[in-house]
Amino acid sequence: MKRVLLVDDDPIVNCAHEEILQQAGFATLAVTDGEQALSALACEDVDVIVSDIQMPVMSGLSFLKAVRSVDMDVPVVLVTAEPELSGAMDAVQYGAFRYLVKPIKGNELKETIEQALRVRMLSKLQRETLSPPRGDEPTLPPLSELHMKFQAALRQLYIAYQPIVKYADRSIFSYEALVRTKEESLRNPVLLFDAAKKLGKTIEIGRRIRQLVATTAHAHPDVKFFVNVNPTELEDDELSADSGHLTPYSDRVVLEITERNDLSSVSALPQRLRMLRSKGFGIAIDDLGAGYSSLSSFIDLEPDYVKVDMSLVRDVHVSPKKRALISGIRRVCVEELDVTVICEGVENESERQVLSDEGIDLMQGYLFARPGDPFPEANF
Ligand code: G
Ligand code: MN
Repeated sequence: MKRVLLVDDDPIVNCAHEEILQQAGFATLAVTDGEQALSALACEDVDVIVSDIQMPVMSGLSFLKAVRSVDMDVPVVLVTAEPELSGAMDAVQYGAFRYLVKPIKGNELKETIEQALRVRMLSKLQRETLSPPRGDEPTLPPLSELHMKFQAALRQLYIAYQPIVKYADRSIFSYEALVRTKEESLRNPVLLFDAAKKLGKTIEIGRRIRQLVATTAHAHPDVKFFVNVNPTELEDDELSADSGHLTPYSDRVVLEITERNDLSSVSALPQRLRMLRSKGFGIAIDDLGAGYSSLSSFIDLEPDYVKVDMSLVRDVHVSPKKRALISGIRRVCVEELDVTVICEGVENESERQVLSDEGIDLMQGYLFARPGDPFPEANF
């Protein structure tokens, strides 16, 4: 039986939630403050935590941080009586699975917990399936040359486009814009962005990329684009400004935000995404399942798409665990959250076949086309 830990300073609320959950077949454990909850966690197995945000002894957010320092996976559902409270907005940044507004309907609580359990199972499967990142990244040019090399890279910046295909009807759904430079020492985009960060030029390079994509979007009014944005670039108001490079094309631009980096450093992330959405942009979570990133934090970002990282796609035809993981991601995303799934990095027909069998139709990868400039055709 799955165990839910309930944390609320109001015993009446705890009682009501216990009743709902026990009827739904869960075991429950109720405490009235964060400190008691932490002691309980130290000696009991708990599958999901439901915690109030406003509590006198220890706030829900401090409690959530403390939980995360001992357990990266256990899903925490935060509950608030005040939906506008900015703390609630920050909940997702500390890795809350979801936050719910009081009073919570019985079904809502039950379904949220069932969903949290499924995502928890996926996170566990992910940990067991993927080997840890290797850390053999290429290195930056020496600092003395970095500025010059970076300026050269900026001058020689261009965009390569890779099709995202809709396999069922053998059509091109969209193109992902991938930044490239002809400057040899910074050809690797990861290095290029590391250099930008070191030199304080992240905002500048982001704008330059969007300017290049905007020129192409202007020339090709029928094409949809997926554009990568670094989490730090989300803090650039140019992105959503009416005068922003991509704003005129927002209804056919999806912004990809990578799950690979730590999204908790971006201030007011949910509000920023909401703003971008209100301007017409689509939102995609990129690299889902890469490395050890958490599978549960993306849900409150309410993306339109998730892009499953190629580390899960690679050899999916011979790895039952990867297949189960992709299948689970698809179920949660498509059936429960109305989020469209795209699989990246499809390299061969065997991988493609398994993904099709799993009901995934949007794919991207060398099997169909390498990134190119101008738009490459796709091979089917
Ligand atoms: O992080 P993001 O998904 O935006 O990065 C995509 C990167 O993966 C690009 O640099 C692109 O060139 C590369 N890529 C695209 N398709 C494939 C593929 O099928 N296999 C491999 N190994 N890399 C790919
Ligand atoms: Mn991407």
